[in-house]
Amino acid sequence: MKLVMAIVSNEDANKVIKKLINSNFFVTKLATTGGFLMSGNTTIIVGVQDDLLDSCINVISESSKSRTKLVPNAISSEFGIFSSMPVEVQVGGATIFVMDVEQFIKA
Ligand code: 2BA
Repeated sequence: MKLVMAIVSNEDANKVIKKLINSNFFVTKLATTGGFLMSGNTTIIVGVQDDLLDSCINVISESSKSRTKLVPNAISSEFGIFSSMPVEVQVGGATIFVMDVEQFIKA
């Protein structure tokens, strides 16, 4: 058995979890914070049988694909704050850790 820990953006979290549940995986959702940006993200943990590991990783990566998004941009100068062209930022993507599980007990 493996333990999959996937860190995804809050924006993608519900979609990833829905897809995992529909594929019969057992899921736990943790509210986490990225150490670099200090903004919220979601860590999803899934205990999976070895033969289902690839399928689990596929579901996560398919529903959290990295993409770009246009966000409003504001410039401040001595004349005040005004908006300019929106800027393109990267969102989404998943950071996935896979660990061996020594024991799995439901007591
Ligand atoms: P990502 O590499 O896609 O990482 C997204 C989030 O995944 C991270 O949020 C962190 O919560 C988690 N994560 C990634 N790699 C990890 C690891 N090896 N161990 C534990 N957790 C991990 P943030 O820390 O807020 O980072 C957001 C984004 O900022 C990162 O996106 C990366 O593009 C950049 N970044 C992070 N640390 C950096 C650093 N030391 N120098 C330069 N850029 C950094």
